[in-house]
Amino acid sequence: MRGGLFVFPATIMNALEQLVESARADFAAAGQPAELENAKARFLGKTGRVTELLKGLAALPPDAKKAQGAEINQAKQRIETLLAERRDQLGQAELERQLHAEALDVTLPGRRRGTGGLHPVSRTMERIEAIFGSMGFDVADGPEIETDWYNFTALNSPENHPARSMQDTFYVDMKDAEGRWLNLRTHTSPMQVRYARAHVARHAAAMARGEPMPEIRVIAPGRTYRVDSDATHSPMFHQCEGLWIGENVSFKDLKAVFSAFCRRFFETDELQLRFRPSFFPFTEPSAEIDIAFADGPLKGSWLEVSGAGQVHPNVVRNFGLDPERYIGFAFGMGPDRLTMLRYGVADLRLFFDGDLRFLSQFR
Ligand code: 2NL
Repeated sequence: MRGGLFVFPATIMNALEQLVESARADFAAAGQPAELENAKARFLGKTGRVTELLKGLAALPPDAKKAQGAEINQAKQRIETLLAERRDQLGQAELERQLHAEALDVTLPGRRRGTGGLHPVSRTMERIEAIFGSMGFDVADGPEIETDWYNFTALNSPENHPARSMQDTFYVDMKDAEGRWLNLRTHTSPMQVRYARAHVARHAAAMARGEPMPEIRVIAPGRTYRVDSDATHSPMFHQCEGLWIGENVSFKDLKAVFSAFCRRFFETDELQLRFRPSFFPFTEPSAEIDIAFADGPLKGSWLEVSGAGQVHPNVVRNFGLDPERYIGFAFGMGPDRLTMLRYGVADLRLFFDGDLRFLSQFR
């Protein structure tokens, strides 16, 4: 062409140059792939400007057709190259955008799975169960809604005892088979009565053959309820009772078992135990058990940790046993109070508010 026989008119060269430049500008202006495809159609489509130029060749004489055709095709190729470059650019930009949108900041601190923990009172319960478990005590668990017989009558509580009043006990709006209101258990003793009676029933056949009953050794930990609420009383509180019945179980066994428990629970041998005379309907004689530490912040003062006593003959009879043959002791303690003592917590209500700032300290 250039340098060929046919000399191309400068105006046409200029027009092709402008066409390529106008394609470059249109492609650059297209910010989206769809816009770019529209721009492509304006130049290279069926009725696009390049296509129209090529169609126009038909009217030219052969030499001019050849020369102009080559020039137009060259321009067309340049436009196609510009199109491909712009496509690449837009594709790259789209990739960058996606990578940015899905970016992970690997330097951010991780989101840890929060670790839970046992409630301090649950920790105390588990310690109590483990210690008594190691001394051969079974752990019994049962209903928190009780019948009048299991909660009061079986435990030798007189009909007119204040504990039976609406002021002291939560009643449930439902009656048992005897027509007596059900109540929320005021202690876990009813569970021990249930356990003892089941134990007696299980060994009834052997006992009828004259074999001695295997000893009853059980603790009953759990939730209990009384109408009472202040800094040292909660309407729901915990109790753990213990019961040991056999043919020759005495107060000295109670003293041995309970002092072994206290030494292990409070993790010290420097501990004194004191039994103070007391009264409970279900034991006779009865005592309060106090302890005193020889060291630490509570050093020297007597702290009441449990009530206890020799199981009353009427209660032994309600187990289904002959009180002339079977005898033993029972005790009842408050795990909430033991937890306060062990961790130095001053207000019982902190245990039941569910405030994680308090509870997470025990994790
Ligand atoms: C207290 C007093 C006590 C018992 C609970 C008991 C259970 C049965 C038979 C006889 Cl099945 N007694 N339990 C005995 C004496 C005291 O608890 O003030 N606890 C916090």
